[in-house]
Amino acid sequence: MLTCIAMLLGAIGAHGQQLPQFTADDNEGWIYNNPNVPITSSNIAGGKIKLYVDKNGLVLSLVSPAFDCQSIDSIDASVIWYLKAINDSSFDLSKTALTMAIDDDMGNPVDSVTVVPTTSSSTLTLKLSLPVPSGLQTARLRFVSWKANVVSSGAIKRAIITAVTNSQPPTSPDGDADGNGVFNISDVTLTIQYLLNGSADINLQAVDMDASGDVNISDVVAIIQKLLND
Ligand SMILES: [Ca+2]
Ligand SMILES: [Ca+2]
Repeated sequence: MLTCIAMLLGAIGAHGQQLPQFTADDNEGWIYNNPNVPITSSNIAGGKIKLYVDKNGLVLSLVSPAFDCQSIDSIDASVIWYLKAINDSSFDLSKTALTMAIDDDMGNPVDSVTVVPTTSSSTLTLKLSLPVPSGLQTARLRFVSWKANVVSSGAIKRAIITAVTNSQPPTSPDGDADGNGVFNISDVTLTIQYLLNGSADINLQAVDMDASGDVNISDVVAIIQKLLND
């Protein structure tokens, strides 16, 4: 029962989880990947934080504070991206991209998604989404703005980051052991067989009548009672 309550509280917590947000005014905990370049008012001038990959391959990317991602299934980000060089003759839209990466708390890359804009505009709002691998406890997000031309690049004005949890309700324990949509004596028989030799192929969630997380004799008693009462 305590486990059940703890799981329930965990699920509720996940829905309300706040992830790091980035704006020019509120960027606490965000850092550049290069520790020698601090995020100061000078490089977020005009409400934009400068990011670049220069012609020598030097990358200046933006890294979020670490956050707990255990109960998150995926992360959605809506990023307002400013492309400085849009009117430059050397600007090449096809060589322009924004990457959102998820790193573990040691800074090792885990996964990433890259979006190449299809419309030419100096200010673009891009939607990026990444799954969170199960088992990953703590994560950081990293944004990389790939070269808009050979010398300049983009800037991020704002990143709105949302945690997505698959809030599908668990199967209610309706006793339908074989999952055929009908509860009858076959489901009781199957459950007893499962308990006796573990061999029956049953929907365990459906017959865990007391939602204890396992199927035992009290569930069989409950399922028999359900059959008698239905
Ligand atoms: Ca059934
Ligand atoms: Ca049970």
